[in-house]
Amino acid sequence: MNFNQSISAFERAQRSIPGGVNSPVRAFKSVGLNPVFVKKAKGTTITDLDGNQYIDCLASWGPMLFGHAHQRILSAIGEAAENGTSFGAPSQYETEMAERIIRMVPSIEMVRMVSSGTEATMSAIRLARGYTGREAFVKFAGNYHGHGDSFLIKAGSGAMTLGIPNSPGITKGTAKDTLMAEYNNLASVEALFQEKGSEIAAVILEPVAGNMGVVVPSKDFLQGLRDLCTQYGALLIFDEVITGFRLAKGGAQEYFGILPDLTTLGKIIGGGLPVGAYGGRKEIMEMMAPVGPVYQAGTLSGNPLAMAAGIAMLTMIEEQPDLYTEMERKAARLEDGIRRNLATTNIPGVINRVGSMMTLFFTDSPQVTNLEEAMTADTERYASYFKLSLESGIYLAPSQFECLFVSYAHTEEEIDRMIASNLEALKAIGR
Ligand code: KE4
Repeated sequence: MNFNQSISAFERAQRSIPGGVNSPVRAFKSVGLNPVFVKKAKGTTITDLDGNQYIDCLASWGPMLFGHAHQRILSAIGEAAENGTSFGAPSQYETEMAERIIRMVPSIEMVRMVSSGTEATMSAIRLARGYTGREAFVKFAGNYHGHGDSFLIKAGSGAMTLGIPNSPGITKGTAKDTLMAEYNNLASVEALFQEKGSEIAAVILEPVAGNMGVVVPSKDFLQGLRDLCTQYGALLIFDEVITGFRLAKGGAQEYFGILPDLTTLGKIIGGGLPVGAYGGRKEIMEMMAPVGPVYQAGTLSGNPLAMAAGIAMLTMIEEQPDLYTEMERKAARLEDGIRRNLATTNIPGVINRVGSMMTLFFTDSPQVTNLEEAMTADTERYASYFKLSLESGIYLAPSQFECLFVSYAHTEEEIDRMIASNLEALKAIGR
């Protein structure tokens, strides 16, 4: 493969954009490569500036449940754009979107739209503090909730990938209110509640972690958190920016049957346009201005184009009866193929998967159930694996600590191509 156009585009971009990217994890730094610059994407195919084509397993970090540039999404955006691109005034697009989210997500009775997952999680924590009158909150090492100040403590995703989980610029005053627990370790949360229970406004987590690679909650973990939050009067917040509408129509809370007090959403609900949302019980949400005293705002919140794309996406989800069974079937086929390949090549690895999100960890550890175990992964080996996969036309996450996403649009033939590519890459790195 020739990457000359991407290389020169990257050189040019670095002169005007920090690191040449508008989001650090896109820079391919942790896999030691120049990033490919995308020219276009359609369905499950990405085409870069040099004309190289890839089967996309990243789905723009999650939104592309039905593949890129789906005609229903494009038409919705085009029609909405004919009537204007932003009003700064209420429109019925927003109400339609809110009603769909409320209909589909079990715990949401009222919802506020914002423009990113970060805005959603920042607002949810502020709301939990306003509602409870408490200041501290609990997050889990390795979970990533966007780049809000209070979250960049032992954060996952790009912060972890680039080895800066505690970013400069976060004040001690902010950090003191972020209490850290260990994923899948209920005792670590109980200890915090026993010590500071009256100060804890919320517990926020990824109900299936995606940002330290996929880490699955143990059987009693989510229920245990639900019970602790109820017992101590703290709010349980499910950050479903990745899992929302991916694991089930009602996200992880439907998949596991656990109701949080607040839910944050993003990615899929925008159909690829900038959208986030947070929602929950009416009595909590009505703390938000202009009804209540907790302030949050946004010029482009509920933007008509983003709402039109999101409405089209949620409509497609509701209309597709085999959406989740088909994604489960295809993802299971991929997982089985990779497991066979690991055995054939005798390469140690752990695969964590829930539905259509999975991660292959290159580790000798028998399991990956928390950040400490995720960190045993051989990131050098992942970098080699990523490069070999890219050169064979498979576009994976450029980090060991992210997800591979199967979409409804992936065909059997593409799943088999991924399995074949995986085998060749494992054989090559195994040597
Ligand atoms: P955004 O602000 O990037 O829209 O959403 C932040 C966020 C919140 N919560 C979860 C569970 C998330 O996964 C994210 C963002 N995810 C990362 C990758 N896993 C986005 C990729 C990037 O940072 O460029």
